[in-house]
Amino acid sequence: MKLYHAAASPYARKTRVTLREANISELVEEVEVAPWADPEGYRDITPLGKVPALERDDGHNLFQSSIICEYFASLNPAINLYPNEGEIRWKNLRQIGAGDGIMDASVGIRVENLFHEEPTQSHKFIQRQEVTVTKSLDLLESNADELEGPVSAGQIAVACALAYRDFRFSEIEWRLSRPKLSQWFESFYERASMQDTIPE
Ligand SMILES: N[C@@H](CCC(=O)N[C@@H](CS)C(=O)NCC(=O)O)C(=O)O
Repeated sequence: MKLYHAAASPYARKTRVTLREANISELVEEVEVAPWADPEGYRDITPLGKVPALERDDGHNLFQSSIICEYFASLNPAINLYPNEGEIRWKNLRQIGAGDGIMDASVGIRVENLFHEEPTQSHKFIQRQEVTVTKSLDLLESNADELEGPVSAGQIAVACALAYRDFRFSEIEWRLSRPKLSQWFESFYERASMQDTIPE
């Protein structure tokens, strides 16, 4: 199988961290692509033209990071990245929702900054995404104790979203008013899966 990724993409990083945490790296070749350059043939691998995309040996490729993460987890069920018991299941999925939501809002701002210059840049759109990020970070801080415990898909999504904030928006300090989330992140960031996927 081939996992197409870009080092800077938080969605792609989520799949690469999941690959390592599921301990199945030997099954997958990681291939770097630049999606915005529209590499020839890439739309045959994924109709979305985005990273990440997983090219499977049977031709039934997968796209959308959350689906690829779930697929990787399914290849090694002994590592329970998607806990299924009672409320823990929903806590995990809520963390994925918050992490993905922070990525969507942050990447949306980045795209707006890259593709639109003044005066066509939509300040209203950017402000709205910033509220999404702030509110999601506040929710994670309030529920920071739920991030403790064995490694999960929810933790991975949150960690990759926070790392993307640091990577692209380091001027916006998120830690000061969120000490518990910050402490949890410092510890999770030490994991080999995170260290191994730091963008240049
Ligand atoms: N919902 C998608 C989002 C993926 C995404 O937006 N990736 C960006 C890079 S961070 C991309 O490839 N953009 C190229 C494009 O939008 O055409 C996922 O979870 O995989």
